[in-house]
Amino acid sequence: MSSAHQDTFARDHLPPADQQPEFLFDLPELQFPEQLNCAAELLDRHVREGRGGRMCIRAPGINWTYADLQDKANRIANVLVHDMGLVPGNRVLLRAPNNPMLAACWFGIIKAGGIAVATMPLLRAKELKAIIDIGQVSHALCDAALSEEMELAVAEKPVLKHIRHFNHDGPDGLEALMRRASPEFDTVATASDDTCILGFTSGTTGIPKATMHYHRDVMAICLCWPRHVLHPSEDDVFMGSPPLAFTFGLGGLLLFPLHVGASTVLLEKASPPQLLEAIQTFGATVLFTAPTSYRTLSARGTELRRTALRKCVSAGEALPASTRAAWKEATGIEMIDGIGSTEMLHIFISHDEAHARPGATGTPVPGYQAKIVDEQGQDVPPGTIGRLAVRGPTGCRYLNDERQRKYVQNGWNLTGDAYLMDVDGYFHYQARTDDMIISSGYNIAAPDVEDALMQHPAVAECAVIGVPDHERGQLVKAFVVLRPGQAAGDDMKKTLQDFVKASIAPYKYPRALDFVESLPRTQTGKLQRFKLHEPA
Ligand code: 3UK
Repeated sequence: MSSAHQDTFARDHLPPADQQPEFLFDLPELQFPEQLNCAAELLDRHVREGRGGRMCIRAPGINWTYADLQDKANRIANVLVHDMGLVPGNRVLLRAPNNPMLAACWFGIIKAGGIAVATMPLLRAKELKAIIDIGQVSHALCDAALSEEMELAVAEKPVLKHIRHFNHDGPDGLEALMRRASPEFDTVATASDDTCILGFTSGTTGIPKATMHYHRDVMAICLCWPRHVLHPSEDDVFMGSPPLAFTFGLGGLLLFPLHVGASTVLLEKASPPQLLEAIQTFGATVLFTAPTSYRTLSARGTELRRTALRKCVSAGEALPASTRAAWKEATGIEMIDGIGSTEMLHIFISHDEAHARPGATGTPVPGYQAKIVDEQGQDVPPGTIGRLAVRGPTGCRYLNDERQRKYVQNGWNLTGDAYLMDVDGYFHYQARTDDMIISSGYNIAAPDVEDALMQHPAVAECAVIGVPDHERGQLVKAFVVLRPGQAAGDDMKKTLQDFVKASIAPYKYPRALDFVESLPRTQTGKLQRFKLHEPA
């Protein structure tokens, strides 16, 4: 046993071996040693190899080199071990908006052999308590600006014994302890299969699930999608909106830039106008955000064309062909779409700029395999809609959760998405399996209708669901947010219905259509279609 974990909670709660997916390590770069700490690879290596003076993390008013980040992370690791009693394997909750101290804390935990449990900044005490329970979290590092809900949670959860606040100048704050701590720390020699992250699913419904990821999983995602699809260089400047608590953000805004020795800009607030300003100020070259954010930003093409931006990555939700086209038209940049999940840790189907196909997510990322299966788990021929199944170097391991049997079947990960593969091997997203609408015997994918509606210039955003209907089984219903200055009403409704009928198969048009002010979304930007089923 090469595990460095003295606290064996994670290992004790892994899904049984026969419920885990099959893992593939065919690529030569995916041969991992028995001892591996991802922080040694992503951070220490650069300093050791003489790149300590290179720019690493930036934020308004902050510029840290690789050596600066290592200094902070080492001090935090020492505080965790010597002042807070951390032993390898303990879970440490992180709570902060995207900022440099959050990144330093993440590396401090990983270096000390702890397990990072990053949480969404907007979570309230109730949700934090559920996470503390599920992960049996003993330690927490929290941004002072977000202490209120944290304190409420801690007061009711005695298992969480050790908490410190940062971005806070008091004598009891993390920074005060860091000043007294040594800047030297020997990164703990964890096993490549020691858990280092608990990733909570953004879950549109139900009780949250914790996914478990190893040190080798972190390295695997750095070695697959970025190297084979994104092709970043050490001179790139990464930026984006997803929180580091969302693995899309953790990879795109922290792990991937550091892996190649590039720099990253962490923004506490990253709405479209704030992103635009930061792209200009910091000279961002690689952008990670969600389709809706690209859609809004595409109105600022003139300004964007004058920036250094060169690569734009969309994930989290299906990228409508109309949004891809609008972005290309506005900025001249072909977007890179990719589907990932918290369970798989990061993106597993994607494409580079040269292989973009409107309406398709792409092909399996090297290192991964994907296929389409029917309800019984049998492979279906190209062109048939079915369930997406994937496997690769990363995969689903829920912490002590029966839902493991649902996500992993016959060694494959079932993401819950309906897809079809075309004859060229490109995967085309249809809907979440629950969002396929069956109306008068026709299968209708909600995103298909949404994309058609969004082609209309009056439409800012929209969402489509199936509502029960006694004649047709289900009826296609659209919720439309109009652009400023557009008038809602029966005329507009008729216009939009006719517009859809003229652009896709007429049976898909929304027979019901409501105008709304905004659409319900999760903190990761995903549309919550289930909320539209509830009476207003
Ligand atoms: C949906 C997409 C179509 C799909 C994520 C990149 O979104 C991420 O993780 P989550 O666990 O959700 C996973 C589900 O989201 N989805 C994500 N990307 C796409 N659907 N096209 C896409 N490009 O339903 C998937 O099953 O929140 C994304 C990297 C890391 C991630 N965790």
